This record gives sequence, C-alpha cells and structure tokens, in this order.
Amino acid sequence: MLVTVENGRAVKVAGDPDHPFTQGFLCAKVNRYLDRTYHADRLTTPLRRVGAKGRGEFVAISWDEALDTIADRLGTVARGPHGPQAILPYSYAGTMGLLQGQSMDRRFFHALGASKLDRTICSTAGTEGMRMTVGANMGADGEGLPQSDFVLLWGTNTLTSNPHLWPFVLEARKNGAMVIAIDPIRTRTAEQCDEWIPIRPGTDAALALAMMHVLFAERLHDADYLARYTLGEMELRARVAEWSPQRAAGITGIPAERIAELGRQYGRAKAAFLRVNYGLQRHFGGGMAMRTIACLPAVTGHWRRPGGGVQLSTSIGHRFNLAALVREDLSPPVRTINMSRLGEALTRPDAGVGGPPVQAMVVYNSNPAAIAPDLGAVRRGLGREDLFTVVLEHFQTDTADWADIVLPATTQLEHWDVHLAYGHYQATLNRPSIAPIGEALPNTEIFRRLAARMGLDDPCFADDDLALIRQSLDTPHERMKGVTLEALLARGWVRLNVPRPFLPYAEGNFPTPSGKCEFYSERLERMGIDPLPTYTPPRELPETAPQLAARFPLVLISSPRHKFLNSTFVNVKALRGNAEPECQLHPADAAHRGITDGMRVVVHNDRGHFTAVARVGDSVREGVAWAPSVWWTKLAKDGRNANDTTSQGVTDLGGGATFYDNLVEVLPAD
Ligand SMILES: Nc1nc2c(c(=O)[nH]1)N[C@H]1C(S)=C(S)[C@@H](COP(=O)(O)OP(=O)(O)OC[C@H]3O[C@@H](n4cnc5c(=O)[nH]c(N)nc54)[C@H](O)[C@@H]3O)O[C@H]1N2
Ligand SMILES: Nc1nc2c(c(=O)[nH]1)N[C@H]1C(S)=C(S)[C@@H](COP(=O)(O)OP(=O)(O)OC[C@H]3O[C@@H](n4cnc5c(=O)[nH]c(N)nc54)[C@H](O)[C@@H]3O)O[C@H]1N2
Ligand SMILES: [Mo]
Repeated sequence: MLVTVENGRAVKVAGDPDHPFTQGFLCAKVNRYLDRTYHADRLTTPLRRVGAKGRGEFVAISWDEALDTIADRLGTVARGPHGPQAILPYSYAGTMGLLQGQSMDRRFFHALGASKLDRTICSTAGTEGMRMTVGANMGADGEGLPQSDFVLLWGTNTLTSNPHLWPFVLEARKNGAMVIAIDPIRTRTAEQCDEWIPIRPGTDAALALAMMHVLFAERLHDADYLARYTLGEMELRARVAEWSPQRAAGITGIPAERIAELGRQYGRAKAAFLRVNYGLQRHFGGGMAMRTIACLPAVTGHWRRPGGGVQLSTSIGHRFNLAALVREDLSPPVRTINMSRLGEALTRPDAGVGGPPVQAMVVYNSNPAAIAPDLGAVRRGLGREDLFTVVLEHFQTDTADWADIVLPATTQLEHWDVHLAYGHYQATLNRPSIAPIGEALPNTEIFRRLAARMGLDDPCFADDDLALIRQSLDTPHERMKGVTLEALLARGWVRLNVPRPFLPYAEGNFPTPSGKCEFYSERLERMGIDPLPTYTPPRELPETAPQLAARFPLVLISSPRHKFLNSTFVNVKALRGNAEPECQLHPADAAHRGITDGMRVVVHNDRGHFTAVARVGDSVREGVAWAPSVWWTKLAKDGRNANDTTSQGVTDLGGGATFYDNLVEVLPAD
C-alpha cells in the first residue's frame, strides 16, 4: 500500500503497481483506510469505565493513570490465590503484523506467567489438515495460476476475501481454463465463474473422495508421481473404491453424473489449481475435509507443473524468526485456553478449561463481543463484576463497551510492522507514514510500558520496534535469504528466496515425517483418528442431528460481507451505507415460512437469536441461509448478530471454530 502524505496528513492510499501479486489495487475496504484512520470516533486517550459493564460509559484519563491501574490490578491477580494464570490475553486478526500482533505482547504475558491462548478462531482445522497430508500449510503459488488449465474455487469467495487472486484467475481463463466455484452460496465469485456447484455445507470430503474414485477407476492418475512421492497408495485406492459418485451424491447433493464428470475434468487437466480457502473448514469435519482435498494433486501429479496443486495458504513459506519475537522461553508451564471457547472459559471454568478462573483479560487486535461464537455466553462472561477487562482499540467496539480500561492504539499508517502473507510469497514491511492520532500508541509500546510498570526487567523489554524487525529477520532459513531490513526499506516488499512460480512439491520434498505426501497418516492413527482420508460429517445436519434439524432445519453460513473485514470497517459509513443485517433464503424455504423479500425475520436456535432483513433468491442452496457478517452488535437494531446463534463446538483437528456448522430456524419477526 502506497500512502501519499501532505503536511503530515495522509491524503491518499493506493496499491503498489510494482507489486507482483497485488498489482496496484487495494480491496474495497482498505481503499477506505483513510476514512477509518481519520474517523471522528477514533479513540484518542485512555478511558476508564464509569457506568455499568457493557454500557460503554467512560471518562478520559491519562496514560499514567491507565497504566498504573492496569499494572496494579494485574499484579494483584498474579499475586492472588490463583496466581498469574488467572490472567488471559485475547488477540487475533485485527492486525496480522508480527510486531503489533506477536512480539512485545507475547513476551509480556509469557514473563508474567499468564495463561496462553490457543488461536483457533480462523484457520487451525485446515492448517492441521494440510499438515497431515502435505506436511505444512504451504501450497501452490498463485503467480503460477495463469498456467493452470482447470481452476476450482473451492469454499472461497475470492472476489470478496482474496480479490488479488482474481486477475490471475482471469488470465488462466483467457488461456482456456475452465473456472468452477464449489460453494453452498452463489457468491459474487460463483456468479463470475463458468459454473457454480452448489454443495451441501460440510460435505466437501465426500466430493473429494468420489473424485479420487473416478481418477483411479478411469486410470487418470499419475503412477510415477504416486510411486515416488506418496505414502499409502494401496490403502487410498481401497478407501476411495467405497466412494462411488452415487454414494457421494446422496451426501453432497450434487448429481452423481456431475461428480463423475468433475473427477474426469480434474484428471484430464494437466495442472489444475485448487484454491481452497477457510470457509469449508468451519465445520466439525473441517480438518479431515482439508486433508482429503489435499490428496488430489498427488494422485494426478499436478504438483509437478506451474498452476497445479492446492493452495490453502502460503504462510508457512515465510520463515520469520517468530521464536525470537515471542520468547516462549520466558513462560513457565501454564494452561492454554482455546479462544473459540471464550464463553465457556469466562463462565464455566470447571466445564473443560481446567485451572483457575479467569480474573483479568487483556484484549487487543480482536473484538470477541462480535466475532466469537456463542455470543450469549461471551457477554455473560464479559459482564462478570469480578472480571477486570482491558481493551486496546482504535474504536469503542462491542468489546470495548465491556472494558474497565480502554487504551487507544495506532493503525497501520502510524506504526512499524512486518507481515507474512497467506496468499503469496512476498514479505512486507509496514512503515509509519503519519504521526499517531491523538495519544494513541502502538501495541508494542503499550506492552513495553506495562512491562516496565510491572517490574519485568528482562533486557528483551527494551527492544524498540526496529530492533524487533531485525530480530524477526535474523534467521538462517534458506527461503528468507535476501529478506533484509535494507531490502524491505528500499521497496516495501521482498520476494522470498523461492523460484517464480514456486513449485514446492514438484519433486516430492513434502515436510511430513515420511517425506512423502501422506495418504496414510500414522500421526492421525496415533491420535485415534482415521489414518486415511474420509468424510467426517458436520455436527449439525439433518442426518447427524435429526431431532435438532426437526426444530432448526436450515444451515446458517455467516461468512464475510463484501465490505466488512470480520468486524473491522463496520463503523465506516462509506462501507456500511444504510445497510442492515441481512439473511438470504432460497425461495422455497422462504415461501413455506411466509417470508417475502424485505421482511424482517428472526434467525434463532437454542443458543440465541438475531434479527435481519430477509433477502429471497436462488443465490443460496435450498436448506441454507446466508447472513453476511460480521456486524457490530451495537449497530444492529436488536444489539445482536449471527454469532448469537453459532456454537463453541470445535473441529476434528486443530480445535478450530465451527461457525458454519450451525442449524437455525428463520421466522417472520412478527
Ligand atoms: N472482504 C473481506 N475479506 C476478507 C475477510 C473479510 O472479513 N472480508 N476476512 C479475511 C480472513 S480473516 C479470512 S480467514 C478470509 C476468509 O475468507 P475465505 O477463506 O474465503 O472464507 P469464508 O469467507 O469464511 O468462506 C468462503 C466461502 O466458503 C463457503 N462455504 C461455507 N461452508 C462451506 C462448505 O462446507 N463447503 C464449501 N465448499 N464452501 C463453504 C462460504 O459460503 C463462502 O462463500 O478472508 C480474509 N479476507
Ligand atoms: N460469524 C462469523 N464469525 C467470525 C467470522 C465469520 O466469517 N463469521 N470470521 C472469523 C475469522 S476468520 C476471524 S480471523 C475472526 C477475526 O476476528 P478479530 O480477530 O476480532 O478481527 P477483526 O474483527 O477484524 O478486528 C478486531 C479489532 O482489532 C482492532 N485492531 C486493528 N488493528 C489494531 C492494532 O494495531 N492494535 C489494536 N490494539 N487493535 C487493532 C480493530 O479496530 C478491530 O476492532 O473472526 C471470526 N468470527
Ligand atoms: Mo480469518
């Protein structure tokens, strides 16, 4: 992102035309980054709560008073009967910068002996799925996509959540590739594809198994690649023999003919690109689904060629020295709390979390009162009078309303950072372009000052932000060769030391225990999980939970609204417009509930409810409802959002959140 500054004020943000992947344009949201940075509601001073919890009534205080209050209270908790593990950090994706998201903050909590947080809310199921099959969450290079002859956009709303990939998709299509979307929703992406395959939610593994059935049955496999670079071919063949297209049709809702043809199209292609994204792993069987899909390119040998393979992420390709940043060695052995079960951790510590109750929580880069599942439980927890809550924020969010102390943080225009990428192989420097707004401070500086206040005297707390950047780059890893501060300062980004396009598994080299693509996984076997690819159904589908489905027959998917970034940008008027929370329904589902387009509806299940405006059309599969998310609850008429209905259940692998494994009923609000 290039920022133009005049007299100390940023006046324009634009994409960098020289960047090989983002190619000179910004997404719909970040285009409005100035509206957000200079928003009249930016927090400019520390605040102390004066009203009841959750009311959002605060007065301005000085940094000294704020930091003294926090140090005093955290110190009291740490020295108390439950010890420092009663303190919980809570952070995720508000910024994904390594400095502002995982450096001083982690050092601070580690040295304090606070509980650790398992950051599962987005990607751990898929990450583990990839790890079990190919060894790491590192896949095909999007810059090779133009050379692909068959593109499957599988559980990804590319035009919304990954728009920079789109020009590469268009180039592949210009070169003759067919582009197909596999999604329960006809998203704006699916609309632009050659075909939309409306799959039943959470059933992707069944589709992938049947595709492999066809590949072997019709001899479309690459025998040489299989022999050299894979483990468990015979076992896989036996497994997929059970998965005829007819069987998968009954599960996925896709006609058997279409499944068989998809297997053939895939097998005849020379370099099929599977862009899988995180949508399809937000179901109970998400880890196994990802693992199963990741087997496909090894069956056909597509990893050999540019444009071939599967991409869930490129993040593990980046090898910053995270160990030096987070300094886990400073931490004593402590318990870990799964962030996807925050409601339970705050309200029912004995019910599974174990260890002492959470008495203090420090939230930064996250808005759990909007984005965490089962918001009813989360709000009950945040409302506890005995819980001390600190929130570092740009804005008075849903979560900040529950805080005891709110601290104003800087935005990306105001601080230093470095970033890995999860869709390409360039490392990025974020340099500040303007002075902080008001009294805002970078997260790094806030934790540095807190560490000093609390007497944490390890020399690492004296590192300034540039020192942190140098430490993050100080690594002997081959792929980071050339990624230096000097090179980053010169251009803003540096391509990792990998060929273009990068073909990570062209000649095997899978970072698994066996060094091969593991169709058969001993690691899974040891975990008591099926060692072979299989279909693990969602928890909430009519066939798995018939009694629940009788009362709540629709699967609710609450994936991002085009102009929101999770809960970021929701308060930017230029992006929200006059919109209200919506719920899209298939005409057949709407008709027999007496729902018409524009009608106010209640979406509910046993966990909770929220209201929305109904949108009726055939852009969702029958039996599926779509609530574009993630709304600030305080900007909705009823003070709720889709996460009032989502569950704290976690995935088969990685303990991930299951936002889309969610049965609901939708009724007219009246
Ligand atoms: N504009 C915008 N961009 C974003 C974000 C944002 O909030 N807004 N968030 C960022 C973040 S943190 C992330 S993790 C990514 C998320 O972006 P993606 O990884 O693309 O994930 P989702 O948007 O959750 O879901 C993608 C698609 O999967 C579909 N889907 C849901 N369940 C299933 C299923 O069982 N099978 C299949 N085949 N499809 C399914 C959904 O309908 C949706 O269209 O985007 C990033 N980019
Ligand atoms: N129903 C439903 N729930 C979801 C999702 C969904 O699709 N549907 N998506 C899930 C996913 S994939 C993710 S990743 C999570 C994301 O959820 P979160 O991790 O909470 O991410 P955001 O909502 O984008 O940002 C949270 C806050 O971080 C603040 N922030 C940004 N930069 C900084 C900074 O430098 N310092 C400080 N102190 N604060 C900063 C922003 O102002 C924002 O209010 O939500 C999950 N929840
Ligand atoms: Mo995410």
